[in-house]
Amino acid sequence: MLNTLLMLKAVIIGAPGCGKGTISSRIIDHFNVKHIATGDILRSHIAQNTTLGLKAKEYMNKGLLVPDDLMIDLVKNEVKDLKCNYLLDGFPRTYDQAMALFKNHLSPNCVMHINVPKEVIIDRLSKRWIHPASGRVYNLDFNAPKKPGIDDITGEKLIQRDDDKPEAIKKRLETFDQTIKPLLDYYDNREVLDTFTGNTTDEIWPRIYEHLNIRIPPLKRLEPRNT
Ligand code: G5P
Ligand code: MG
Repeated sequence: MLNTLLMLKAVIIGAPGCGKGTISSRIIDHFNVKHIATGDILRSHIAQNTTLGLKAKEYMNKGLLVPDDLMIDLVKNEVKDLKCNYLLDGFPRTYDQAMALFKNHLSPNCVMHINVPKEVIIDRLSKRWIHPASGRVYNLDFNAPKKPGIDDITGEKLIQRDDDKPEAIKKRLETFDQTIKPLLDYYDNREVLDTFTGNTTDEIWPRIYEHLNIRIPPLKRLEPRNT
């Protein structure tokens, strides 16, 4: 039986469109965990035309990874002083990023790898709409907004991401395939990796809930039909 963790330092990892953002929203709804999504942070820098945003945009729109040094500085600043449970979504993405966490005594104690078939992912991304200010994610088939093109909570407009164009999706998936193996091997050797395979978030989510439920106290119980 696993001991309850004093502090959860979790990572959610997986191909573009596998559902990291969607599952993260359910996690923060059910557990007291701070969600730090590097893609959302970068998109907010782009929207505000910061120096980092201008640099990151060149890479992101082409489906390429933003250079490690920029990402490592960004994440170190976000997590180094945190005293609460947190969930990194989209970091680390390379072995060097994982090493940077290690060197800064920030290695995760729970790595959740979401594994969804590629053909399922490509279909999803073309139908994704997001609310940029909150990072809320919708999909025309799976979780459509109540009013088309409008965020359910704020009533603000939804947008499509620039990197959800077919060429960028292809490149992002290729980049993922080229970088993921050493990262998974590394966390597997450290015995913190668990892989969750499935075609849908609804199928994967109860397993993630149970995985976290034995590590930290939940805010609410899992409702089987309405999560
Ligand atoms: P991001 O923002 O981290 P990606 O490419 O890793 O982007 P993405 O696209 O955000 O990942 P996701 O979060 O895994 O995907 O998936 P999601 O948004 O929850 O779900 C995708 C769609 O499927 C949504 O429309 C959702 O509603 C729908 N969906 C979910 N579940 C289901 C289901 O069961 N059924 C159906 N039908 N639909 C479903 O990073 C973006 C870029 O930032 C840079 C890189 O350039 C990267 O490409 N970046 C970094 N660069 C270097 N290092 C880092 N650490 C970086 N982090 C970000
Ligand atoms: Mg995401």
